[in-house]
Amino acid sequence: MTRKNALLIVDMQNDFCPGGALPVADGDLVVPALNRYMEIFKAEGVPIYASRDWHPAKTAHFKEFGGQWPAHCVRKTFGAEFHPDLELPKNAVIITKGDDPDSDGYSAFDGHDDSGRVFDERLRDDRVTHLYVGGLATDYCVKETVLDAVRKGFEVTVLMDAVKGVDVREGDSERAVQEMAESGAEEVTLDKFRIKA
Ligand code: VGL
Ligand code: ZN
Repeated sequence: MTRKNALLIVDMQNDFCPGGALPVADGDLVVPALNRYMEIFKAEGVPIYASRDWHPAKTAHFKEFGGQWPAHCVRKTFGAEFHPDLELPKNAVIITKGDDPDSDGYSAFDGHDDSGRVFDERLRDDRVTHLYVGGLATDYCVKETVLDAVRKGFEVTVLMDAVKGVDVREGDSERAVQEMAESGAEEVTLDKFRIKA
């Protein structure tokens, strides 16, 4: 089987950055690394996907309605927009998730493209076999996405210098990284980065 690479940027949205509704400490600091990765991938013609948390105002995901989180990434609000410095190419494929009011939708694999095709199906239609994953948050959406991707048979590489976690409990991000590694995901950083042929 020939490998086809793709980049997935998870939930790089204003509400997950300092000043947002559910901020990841220094979450915005991964934007330059993500931009650099995108440059490398664009030069190689590798497709880029960007997931977005896209909640209705009323969802079981929010504390007010029985969930765990303060309201965040409510669809069509500023907080749900991608970070303004994120240099997404025009042909990036947006994967919307969390729009079902009855589920958390942590994983990008719970999401769908603009035409409603679920992410897994979209990747298979695009012949993708290997996903490079960066973004927010290491211990929630990145982790769930990576574990799902491995389960579904994709090769996965986590971009370690382009992810950051929430750490509701101390050490959550570290444990998430360990879990992803144990599942079979590889890890890489920019200084050692080379796209697999
Ligand atoms: C996320 C908590 C709640 C994430 C989304 O993108 O990691 N975390 N909703
Ligand atoms: Zn959410």
